[in-house]
Amino acid sequence: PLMKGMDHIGRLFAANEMIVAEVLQSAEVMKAAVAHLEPHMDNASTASRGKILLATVKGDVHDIGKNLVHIILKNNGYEIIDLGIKVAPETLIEQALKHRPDLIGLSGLLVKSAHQMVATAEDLKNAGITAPLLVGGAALSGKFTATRIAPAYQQPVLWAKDAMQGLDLANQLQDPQQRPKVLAKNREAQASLRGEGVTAIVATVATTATPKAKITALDDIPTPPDLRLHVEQDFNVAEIFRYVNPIMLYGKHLGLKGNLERLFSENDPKALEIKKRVEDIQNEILAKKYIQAKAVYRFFAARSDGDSLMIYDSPSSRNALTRFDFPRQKSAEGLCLTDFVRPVPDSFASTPDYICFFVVTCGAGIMELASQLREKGEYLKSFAIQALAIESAEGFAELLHEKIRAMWGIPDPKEMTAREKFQAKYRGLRVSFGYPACPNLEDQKKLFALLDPAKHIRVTLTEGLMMEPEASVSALVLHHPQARYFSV
Ligand code: B1M
Repeated sequence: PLMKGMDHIGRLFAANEMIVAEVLQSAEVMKAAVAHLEPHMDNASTASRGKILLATVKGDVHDIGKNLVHIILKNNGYEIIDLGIKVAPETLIEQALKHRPDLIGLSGLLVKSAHQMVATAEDLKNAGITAPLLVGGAALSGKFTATRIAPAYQQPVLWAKDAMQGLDLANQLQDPQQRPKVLAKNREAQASLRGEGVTAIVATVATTATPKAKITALDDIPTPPDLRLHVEQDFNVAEIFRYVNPIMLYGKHLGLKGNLERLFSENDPKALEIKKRVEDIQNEILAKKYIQAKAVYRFFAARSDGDSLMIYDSPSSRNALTRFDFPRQKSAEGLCLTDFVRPVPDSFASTPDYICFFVVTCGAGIMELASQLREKGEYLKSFAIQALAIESAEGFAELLHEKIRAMWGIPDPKEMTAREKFQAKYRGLRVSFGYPACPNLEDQKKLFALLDPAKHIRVTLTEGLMMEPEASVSALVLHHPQARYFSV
C-alpha cells in the first residue's frame, strides 16, 4: 500500500496536481510511516524496486538537482547508492562493477558537464558496463543525449527533464512489461533527433559582414572610490534574503505555479503553507547561522582593444595584468562585451575606463547539512536549505552589484522597485563567465588569479572550472548605460 501511495503521489505530480514542495512533504510522511511499519512487514513488502547508482559527473559540484532525484527515487522504493559530486569515471566503473546496479544516473549543471557525460559514457562502455544510463541536468537536452551520449555508450541512455520524469523512466525500465516499450520508444525518438532516416537539410549560413552596434562613447566615466581588494567575511544573510528572487525560489525550485504575487496576495492556501514552511526554515538558518555569506571584489582600470578587454592594476599602468577575449555576435547588431568599455587610447595619458570583478558564496557547509537532513528524512528542509543557499548566492550577487553601483557613483533611483532590480533595469550590466555573451569558462582561471577567492573566501575552482562550494557566483560588472544582455 505504501508503494501504491507513492505511485499515486507520482501520478498527481505528473498530472500537475502536486508540486515539488508537496512531493517532498509527502515523502517525509511516507518515510516516517515506513520506519514505523517496517518491523511488522515481511521481506516481500520491503523489497527494493531496483538498485540505482547516482552521481554528479567529474569536475561538477552540482548537488541540488541530483539530490532531488535521490529523494524521489528512494521514496519510491529504489535502493540508491549516491556517489556524490565530482565523480570520476573510474569511480563509477569500480562502483558499478561492485554493486551491479539496474540503472546508472548521471547529473550535471553546465554544458561542460554534458560533454563530461559523453566521456563518462564512453569509459563505462569500454569497461563492459551495460546498465541503462539515466541522465539529467540544467544544460542537458534530449538532442544532446541522442546525438552525443547515446552513441558513446551504445547501450540505452534516457534523458529526464526533471526528477519526476526520471522516476517515471526508472519505473518503466524496472517493469518487465514496460521495459521493451520504453526502450523502443527511446530508440525511435533518439534516431529521429539524430536525423536518421530523414533527408538532411543543409542550413545556409549568411556570411555578410557584421556591422558593429552603435554604442555611444561616454564623456564622463564614473570613477570607483578605490582599486583595492574588498573582502566581506560575514555579510548579513537576513539582508540577502530580501534579494532572493521569489520566482526562482518558489516557482523554479519548489514548483509553485501561477502568478506568485497574486497567489500570496489572494491568500492561496497552498502558496501560504509553503511560504510559511520556507520562512520558518529561513528563521532557523539565521538563528543557527547555517548560511555564511562571503564576498571578494575589486575595481580595476580597464580598456578595450577590439574584442579584448585589457585589465590594469592602476589607471597609469601601461602593462595589462591580463586580457579577456570575448566573442562578437554574428547577427545584425554585432555586439561584443568590449563595446561597453572605453577603447585603448593613442595616448595613455587619457583616462581609462573601469570594471569590477567579484566572487560571492553562500555555500560553506551546505552540502553536508543537506545530506544529514536527507538521511534523517527531513526532505523538504534539506531541499529548501540547498535551494535557499543557491538563490542566496544569486541574491548576494544582486545586492553586491547594487552596492558596487552606489560606490561607483551611479546609485539606483530611490523609486526603483525590487522587481525592476530583478529585471536588471539599473544602469550597467553584470555578466558571469559561462553566460551567452562570455561563454568561455576558462576565463574563470584569470578571474581567480585577479581576486584569489580561494585564499580570501575559500571558494576554489574544480578541474571542470566550476566553483566549490556549489552556491557561488562570479561576475564581471560594467557601468555603461547601454550595456545589456545578449547572446553570441
Ligand atoms: Co547557473 N548556470 N551558474 N546558477 N544556472 C545555468 C546552468 C546556465 C545555463 C545559465 C545561463 O547561462 N543561461 C549557465 C550554464 C551555461 C554553460 O554551461 N555554459 C550557468 C552558469 C554559467 C553558472 C555559473 C558558471 C556562473 C558563474 O558564476 N560564473 C555558476 C556556476 C556555479 C558553480 O560553479 N558552483 C552558476 C551559478 C548558479 C547559482 C549558484 C546562482 C544557481 C544554482 C545552480 C544549481 O542549480 N546548482 C544557478 C541557477 C539557478 C541556474 C539556472 C538559472 C537554473 C538551474 C536550476 O534550475 N537549478 C540555469 C539556467 C536554466 O537552466 N534556465 C543556470 C535547480 C536544479 C534543481 O535544477 O539541477 O537542472 P537541475 O535539476 C533538475 C533537472 O535538470 C533534473 O531534475 C531536476 C529538477 O527536477 N535533473 C535530473 C538533474 N539531474 C538529473 C539526473 C537525473 C534525472 C533528472 O537522472 C539521473
